[in-house]
Parts: sequence; structure tokens; C-alpha cells
Amino acid sequence: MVIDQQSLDRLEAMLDGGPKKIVVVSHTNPDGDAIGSSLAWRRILEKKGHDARCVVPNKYPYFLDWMADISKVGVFKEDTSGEIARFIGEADLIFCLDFNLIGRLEGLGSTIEANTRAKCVLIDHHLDPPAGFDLVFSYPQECSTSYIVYKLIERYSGLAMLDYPAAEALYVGIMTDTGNFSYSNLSADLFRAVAHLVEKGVDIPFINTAIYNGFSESRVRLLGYALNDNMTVMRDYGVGFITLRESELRRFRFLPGDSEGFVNYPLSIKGVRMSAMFLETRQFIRVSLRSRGDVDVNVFARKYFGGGGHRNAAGGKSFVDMAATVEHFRAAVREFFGPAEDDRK
Ligand SMILES: [Mn+2]
Repeated sequence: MVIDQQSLDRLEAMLDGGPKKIVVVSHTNPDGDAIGSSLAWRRILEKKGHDARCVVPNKYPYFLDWMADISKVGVFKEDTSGEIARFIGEADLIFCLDFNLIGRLEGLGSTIEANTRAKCVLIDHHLDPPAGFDLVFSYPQECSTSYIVYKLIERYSGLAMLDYPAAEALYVGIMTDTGNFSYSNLSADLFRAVAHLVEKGVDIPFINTAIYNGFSESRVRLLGYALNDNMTVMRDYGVGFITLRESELRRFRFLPGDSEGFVNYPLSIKGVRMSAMFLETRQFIRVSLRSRGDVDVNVFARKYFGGGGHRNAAGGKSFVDMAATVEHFRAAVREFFGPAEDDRK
């Protein structure tokens, strides 16, 4: 990927002329890429002399707790003092990382929109066309926002400014968003970037253990339960899905992030090319979708669940109960893939 000179010039113009108040915002239910890209970009902005803060709508998953600077990430939902809203109100610049619709940030979104003075810059790799930004760095073909931030740092400040904690944060984002380097959007240049992060001291076995072997016992038991009791495989379509109701989540003392990665398990079954997970929350059912090859779950998520994302990883919401959601999904699968072999006769 190449960042064009004109956008870079505009970014530099926005950041020039003395220290600025800057907010680095990422999406609801922040994942490794959201947090990793934000922490790294904030560090660069700070090194450039700016007063920069990371803010997310709700709490990040506990398996990221070990990351440098993470305790300084502002969680908008948990801030009863209004301090985060004040900081956003005073900000000169707002960077939006790893999502492209401010409307999806719920309460945090309206707080951002209330600040009409701040310029909004997007850095993202989701497919939906971005709207309402003053400057856009959107590269939907790239594996992660963290990789885009790496390329941006390379051009904007130079990689000498990338210190160990920032390199580690970017590695976490790239690793988690590529399924530990197993998805289809990997390039030789991405591995050159990763090689550079390793040169900066990134300790891969340590990070792997921290992210993938840092779960609670109840999370592992919930996974076993979800797969054994709550997974359905629609063999004729090569589709598998998992349901998790609120009562079940309570039984396993569910914490945000606990279901991270569950949706990938049906895809590990031979012949399954699309998987879904339905996670019940108080307000709606969160729908996660994954696929292999050219099965486009971005299209599926848009068409049937009012969402979107990437070709092989997308999400949406359902506002009816679990039984109705599953029925809607089954019908959607039949329509999306056409009649199965058995139905054809
Ligand atoms: Mn991402």
C-alpha cells in the first residue's frame, strides 16, 4: 500500500503549528486492532509534542490488560465525571481508527459530533464508504488498521519514532486482525513491517501467551459448552453457527471479550465455509460472521443483519429474539447460497 503525498501533506498541515489537543477514538467492543493501532498512534502524537488521549466507547477485553499505556485509555461509558466528554469538547483534532461510522459509537458519537471545531481524520480498513471526515486514510484491502498506522508512521514521523511499546501495540493489532497471520490479505510488505517490529524488540511468544493463553477458566468452559451444546452445522450449505443466550453467559460469568474467536471454530470443520455466532445482549443480538475464500460475509451482513465489515469477517445486529434470529439466519442462508443439493431434486 502507498499513502498518497497529498493526504500526507494535509495531515502534516493539521498537526503543524504547535501542540494540539487530540483524541484517538476507536470502535465499540474494541478488539486488538482497535486498541493496538490507537495506542501506537497516540504514542507517536505524544512524541510529536501533542496532548493526545485514547478513548473507546466501552471497556476493552481483559486479555489486553497487560499492554503498555492501556490503563490510560478512556472508557467513555465508565466515565461518570464527564472528564472525557470535556476533553473531546476541547479537542482540536479527532482521529477515528478501525471503524468508519461515527454514528456507530452511540453516546460517544454524539459527543464527538457536538464538537464542530475539531477536524476528524479517519484511519481504517473497513469496506463501507466513509462519510463525514475531513481527511480519510481508508485502505479496505489491508489486513488491519495497525498495519496502516505503521505505514503512516513510516511516512509521517519516520520509523525511528516507533519505540518498543508502540511496536508491540502494532504487532498485537496485526496479529489479532489476521487470525495470527492466517487470513487471505497477507502481503510480503506486511511481513517486512512485522520483521521491523521484531527488530524493535517485539517478543512474539510473550505476546502470543498474553493474548491467547490469558483467558479465564470460565471462558474456556463456555467455549466447550458453546461448541458441544449450542453449535449447529447446516451441512448442505457448508454453514455452521453458535448461539449464546444471556442466561448462558451469566452461568459462565461472561466478561467482555470472552467470546472473542468463538465464531472461528465452526470454520475449522471440513466443508464449512461460513460461520456465524449470535450473542445475546440486553438490547439486541450481536451477529458475528466469518467465511473462507470468496464467500462474502460483508454482503451477507449488510443484506440480512444491517451490518458490514470485510469479505471474510463481518458483523451486524438482530433486534428479534434468539429463535426468530436463527430462523431469519436459516432463511437468509437458503436465499444467499441457493437451493442445497438435497433440496434440488
Ligand atoms: Mn481492524
